Amino acid sequence: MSLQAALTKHVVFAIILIVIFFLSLVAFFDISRKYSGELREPELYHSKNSASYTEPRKNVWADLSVLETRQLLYYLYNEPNDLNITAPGQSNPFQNYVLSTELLRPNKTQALNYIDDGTSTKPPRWAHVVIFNGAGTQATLDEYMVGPLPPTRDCEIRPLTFYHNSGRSSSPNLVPDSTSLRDWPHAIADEISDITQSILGSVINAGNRSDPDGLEIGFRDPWIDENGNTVSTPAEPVSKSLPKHTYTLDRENQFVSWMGFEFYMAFSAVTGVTLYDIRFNGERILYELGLQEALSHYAGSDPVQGAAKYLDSFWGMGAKMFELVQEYMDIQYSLRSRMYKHRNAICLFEYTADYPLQRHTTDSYTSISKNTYLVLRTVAVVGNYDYTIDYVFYLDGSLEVKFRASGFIQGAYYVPGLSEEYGHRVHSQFASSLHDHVINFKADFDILGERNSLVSVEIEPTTVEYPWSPNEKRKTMKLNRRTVEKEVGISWPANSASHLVVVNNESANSWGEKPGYRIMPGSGIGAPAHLTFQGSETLGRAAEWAQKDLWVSRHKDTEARSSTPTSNFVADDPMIDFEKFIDGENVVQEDL
Ligand SMILES: *[C@@H]1O[C@H](CO)[C@@H](O)[C@H](O)[C@H]1NC(C)=O
Ligand SMILES: *[C@@H]1O[C@H](CO)[C@@H](O)[C@H](O)[C@H]1NC(C)=O
Ligand SMILES: *[C@@H]1O[C@H](CO)[C@@H](O)[C@H](O)[C@H]1NC(C)=O
Ligand SMILES: *[C@@H]1O[C@H](CO)[C@@H](O)[C@H](O)[C@H]1NC(C)=O
Ligand SMILES: [Cu+2]
Repeated sequence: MSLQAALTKHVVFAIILIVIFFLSLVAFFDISRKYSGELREPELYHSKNSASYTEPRKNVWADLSVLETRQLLYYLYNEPNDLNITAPGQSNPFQNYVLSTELLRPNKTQALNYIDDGTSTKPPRWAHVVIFNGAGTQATLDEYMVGPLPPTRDCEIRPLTFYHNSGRSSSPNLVPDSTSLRDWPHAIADEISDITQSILGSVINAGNRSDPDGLEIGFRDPWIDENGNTVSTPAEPVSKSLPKHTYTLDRENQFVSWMGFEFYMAFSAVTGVTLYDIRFNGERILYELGLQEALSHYAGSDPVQGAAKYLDSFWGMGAKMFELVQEYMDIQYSLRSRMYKHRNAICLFEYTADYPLQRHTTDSYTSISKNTYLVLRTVAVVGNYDYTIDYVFYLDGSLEVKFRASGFIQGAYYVPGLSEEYGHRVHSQFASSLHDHVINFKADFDILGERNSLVSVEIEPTTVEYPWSPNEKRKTMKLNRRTVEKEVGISWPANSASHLVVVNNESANSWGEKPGYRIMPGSGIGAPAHLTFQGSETLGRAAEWAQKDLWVSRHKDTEARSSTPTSNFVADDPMIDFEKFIDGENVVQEDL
């Protein structure tokens, strides 16, 4: 394994860290031809154009508009309710206020009734409201579903429990007061000023940052000199020879159509962009594809590195999305009763790979298909990391999710003999810290309908006596198709000796083959990792999904998401315990 491959799994190597994860969903539309190794006709890829684009229905997953948010906040602050909230601007950490509001996405059945059946009405709009509860003796974050919107006499405020399998709607808030959290270490610093003076020749002077010899105390993010800051490299301009804007973007509906692909986008301040109703050549292949959670879990010989874990949805993977170089769409969200807008945070562009989609040369002709693909890119800057998330659409119908992390190192004091076990020495007193990044995406497949099965097409070595070789057994390999029967976690098969394919078992074509999509780990620097820790005391049960590479489970409205930011402070007993999703249910011809 190359050093680069080892990087993805364990090792932070230098000051700038780049980790690339790939999860690719590769089209598998004709299994028999795939195995026979035939190439497809290149014309297939050129016959589509953006003119064959279906008029979209309304985007029922679009986040609350500015108007909807205003109406909702007006309702929360002015109509009588039990929330005991203080008006924005007047609140302090010992009162209650509206922390965040966003769309509570409609349940799948309701959404499908609308998008698949032209006659039904739009699903009602509901909001997910988080109340910062500081008035009680224990500070909590309380979650509610509020709707239908816009608020009328029928509008209700209900505790949000339906997708929390803990059954709770409230979680403790361990950091309710950021001012105290800042003052507290300074108070400790004051008490130990004689010690720092004696050892380091200076003191941590919280009140006076102009003292040139003063020590700084801070949390884990690195200090960056504001004048020597790094500038991101602009993306290469798309080649002039490319047809321009072959994709169609319906801004109002956040709907994209490109070369046979169609999808809707939905934004959340917690998880960023999720794609809905992804179709290829008119057929839905995925109902939903989106980030659920990003975990990084550290190891080291000191108490900070040895216990650090970050569940990044808590920091808001969406709210930390900032401007990209090739600008495109803005995002907006509501926090503490204010609307925030980040310009150009979603970028959509076509790009041409430096390799063809296919090529073949014979005596009489050469055929080459240009490999142009569509990228939907966002970047979330969470603490010391910049996470770049790409959804990539290829002309052959495959779809890839790429997750790249770069940023600044979280490291430890270099301790000779100890640091080597957890990383590399990168400076006189500084060593990198071993850690895993595990990222969870949800993909709700609907291959030719909602009833789907996951088939493991296993490639096995075997010995066969053929009629053309009597009395002599020959070594060969064969396919063995096995349907996954129960909800289960799966690790990427060794040597790629098994292909995991989502099919509808009732959709055989005239050859008896079932079209489907293969799920594979992608072609980046090594296969994406799952968590190396087992039974981490810091992480508790907050990210059980990180134990395996891939999970297959039945779709349920009550299991809408695998993680929630409010689990961060109750890791041992999280609001959502993913392991409870995997409870032995049948997954043959079910909505997966
Ligand atoms: C409502 O909040 C205020 C602080 O804003 C607090 O003093 C009061 O006790 C709270 N009332 C109830 C019923 O919790
Ligand atoms: C979605 O379904 C759940 C579970 O059946 C239900 O509790 C919830 O109210 C539904 N959500 C909406 C917005 O209707
Ligand atoms: C802050 O530190 C500077 C430099 O040591 C000193 O001149 C100044 O008096 C200090 N200010 C306060 C308020 O202590
Ligand atoms: C799929 O369908 C075939 C017949 O087409 C049947 O033999 C097989 O048992 C089915 N498998 C599952 C998992 O339903
Ligand atoms: Cu890292």
